[in-house]
Amino acid sequence: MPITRILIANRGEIALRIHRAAHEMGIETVAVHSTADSDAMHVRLADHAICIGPPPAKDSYLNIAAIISAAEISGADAIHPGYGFLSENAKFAEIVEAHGITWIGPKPEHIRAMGDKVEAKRTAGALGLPLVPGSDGAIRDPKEAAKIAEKIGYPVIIKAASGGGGKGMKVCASPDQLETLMAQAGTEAKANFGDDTVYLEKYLGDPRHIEFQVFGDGNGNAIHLGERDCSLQRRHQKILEEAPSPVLTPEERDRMGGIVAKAMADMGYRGAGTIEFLWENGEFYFIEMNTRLQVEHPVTEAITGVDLVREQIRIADGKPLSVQQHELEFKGHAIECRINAEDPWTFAPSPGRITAYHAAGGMNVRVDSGLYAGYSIPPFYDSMIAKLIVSGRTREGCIMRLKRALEEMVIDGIKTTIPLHKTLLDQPDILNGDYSIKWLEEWLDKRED
Ligand code: MV4
Repeated sequence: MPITRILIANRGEIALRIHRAAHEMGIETVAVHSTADSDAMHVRLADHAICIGPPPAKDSYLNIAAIISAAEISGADAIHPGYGFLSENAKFAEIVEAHGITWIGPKPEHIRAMGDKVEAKRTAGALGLPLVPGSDGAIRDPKEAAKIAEKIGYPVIIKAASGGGGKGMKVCASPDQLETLMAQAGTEAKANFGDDTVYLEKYLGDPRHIEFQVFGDGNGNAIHLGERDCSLQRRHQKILEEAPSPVLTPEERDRMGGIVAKAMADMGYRGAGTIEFLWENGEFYFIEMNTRLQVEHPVTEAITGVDLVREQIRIADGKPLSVQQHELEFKGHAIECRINAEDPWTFAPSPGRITAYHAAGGMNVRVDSGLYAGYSIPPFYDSMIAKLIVSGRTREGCIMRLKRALEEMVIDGIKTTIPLHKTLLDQPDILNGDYSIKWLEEWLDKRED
């Protein structure tokens, strides 16, 4: 039976994004929300709204029983998890499906496999993706680790198998530190994820973060939608993303895109996914796969014209991919600025009441946000309050338009990262596309003194 009513198990701009795609497909929406989000835009726009708990996410947006109950009570026949929260929780996906509700996401076994970084690497290697040289799976024994490190050469990096956001990562420059750092990584991993499994990789000193967007139909057909360059990060939080990457040629894109699409087809992947690579000196090295829609998906939409949320819903509904690889064209350039409710230089959170709001407009300007004048940003959740996505035929034109759009944005009453974005777009390295994953933190450090 086709999907007629989607429960959106998320909040903020992504809940609104999902609502919009659903309504454009003639599908009703059910918003679930905490008591802190009763006035949120997506709650106002949804066809039905159900309060599922108090402000802390663990009692509301992560409360599986409350969300399943809300789906049953509202008659939702599908659940879209957005990003974050329960989006990569294999158990939740299984529970949703066990209740006869359509899960708008990848097969639970694929979510589970990619959630374990060791398993993800093994799977990626078996599918022919290029890996960072390192241990073949988990390492227990420091002697074994020393042998591998000797072979691949120092520096090496020790990572947690259940890691994420850089937690439990240790860079090791020489053999005498290896045992200590391994123990530390294990302890940190245990404390953060309840699992002390670690693995070892060659440490790449100055890479870029380039990720490929993929889609599978779950029946052995898959496409790639090009890459995004997400190298501008601070403490593992992306600040600005662009597509295409300033460093890839169309030939390299087609080659690597072909490899990832074939890998997804071979594994029978279903829905949206992102294959993350580190890129250094012209070489790609797989690091992780995300089995969800990502924050930065609009830059891909801007250069391909494909509505990724619509595509997710279609696939969950058993329909084929709406485009074939040969029909896809990568057109022009797109950049997304993440606008956070934070001090632009200290990054201290700045929740509070929006006294005036005006979204930028004009040609090829998109603002994804649930903000409105009078809205109060609650202090309990992620600080990202808006995404400004701009596109153009050339990267240069796109940057000029982005500067213009940033000038138009008005978000009064709180501090935002808009001034940071304006300053970034005046930096020669950014204008030249000459930046790695280290650039932003080094630049911020330099500005301080
Ligand atoms: C690395 C690396 C260098 N060499 N692996 C950070 C979190 C996790 N997603 C993987 N991460 C890294 N893995 C090797 N072998 C450097 C990082 C890294 C990073 C990666 C992508 C984007 C920003 C980053 C910031 C610091 C470190």
